[in-house]
Amino acid sequence: DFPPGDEAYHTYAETTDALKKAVADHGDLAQLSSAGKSFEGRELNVLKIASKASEGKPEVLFTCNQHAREHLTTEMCLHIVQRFTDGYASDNAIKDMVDSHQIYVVPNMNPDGSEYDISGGKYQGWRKTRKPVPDSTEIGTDPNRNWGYKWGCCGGSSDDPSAEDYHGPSAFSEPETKAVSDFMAAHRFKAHIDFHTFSELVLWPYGYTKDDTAEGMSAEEAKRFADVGRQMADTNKYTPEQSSDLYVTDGDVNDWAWSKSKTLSYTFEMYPKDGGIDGFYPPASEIPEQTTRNDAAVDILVKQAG
Ligand code: 0X9
Ligand code: ZN
Repeated sequence: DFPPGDEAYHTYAETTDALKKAVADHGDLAQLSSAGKSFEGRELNVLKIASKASEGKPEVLFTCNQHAREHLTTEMCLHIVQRFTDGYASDNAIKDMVDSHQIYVVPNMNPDGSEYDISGGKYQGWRKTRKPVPDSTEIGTDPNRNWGYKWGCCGGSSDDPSAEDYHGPSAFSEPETKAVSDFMAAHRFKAHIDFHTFSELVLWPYGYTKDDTAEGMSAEEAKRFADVGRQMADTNKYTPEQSSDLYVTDGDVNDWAWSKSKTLSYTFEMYPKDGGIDGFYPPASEIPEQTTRNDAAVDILVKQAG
């Protein structure tokens, strides 16, 4: 469980309960399914928000908690669920967005890791998955180096199982990235945000190269990523940049989502702006402000889906 004082953060079980409650309260808008199971057998919950009018409309995706210790992101996904379901009846702007899109939310991409991170009632500083690495005594792969586009290509990940950015024995070696990527491939997501912490950044692909344009990314497409990224960053006061300007990564989710499906796919690095390991563990009192802070950016992203 979360340490004393941080009980407002949702454990995996509490997150699942919150999703079930959204369905119970808004059966006409919210639908719970699973993209598959984690290594330890937890369901990778998917909450779909759509009205009767949404049928056939553009699909949008929000994913959270790819990295175990980035618990504020799970709260971000729950906040999105709450806002688009509870807000539907009373807020016309919300109703319009839901009626003209199909919104999907995955609050826990790495539930084994996040449960391990809070095991023993104290924070473990865990980032990766929890699957033992074959032929090694190490546990866990960095899921955000395990996606199947340019996997391990460019020095943006490690082949050392003990490294925090270990890319796994092969692309999609982790059941979590495999399941979520299969789920994504079965849809046509026009736009996507993968929430992380921390540094207050809006990041766009490619991550594997510092070049602005590359195979599958024209100058026009790169400009759209930058334009929309800057628009969103204007609202939450994050810093916008191409992800490789921060540092090069290969095998991250955005590169895969863009190259596979031309999904307008961003990474948000949430609060705080700087810190050490404590930056991953802001007090629960920050949750309302730091999730609401992204409302306008989320709306821009949804509207970009068309
Ligand atoms: O390294 C990551 O996976 C992300 N940062 S985090 O501190 N949450 O681990 C950033 C990934 C964005 N992509 C690139 N920087 N290329
Ligand atoms: Zn992260």
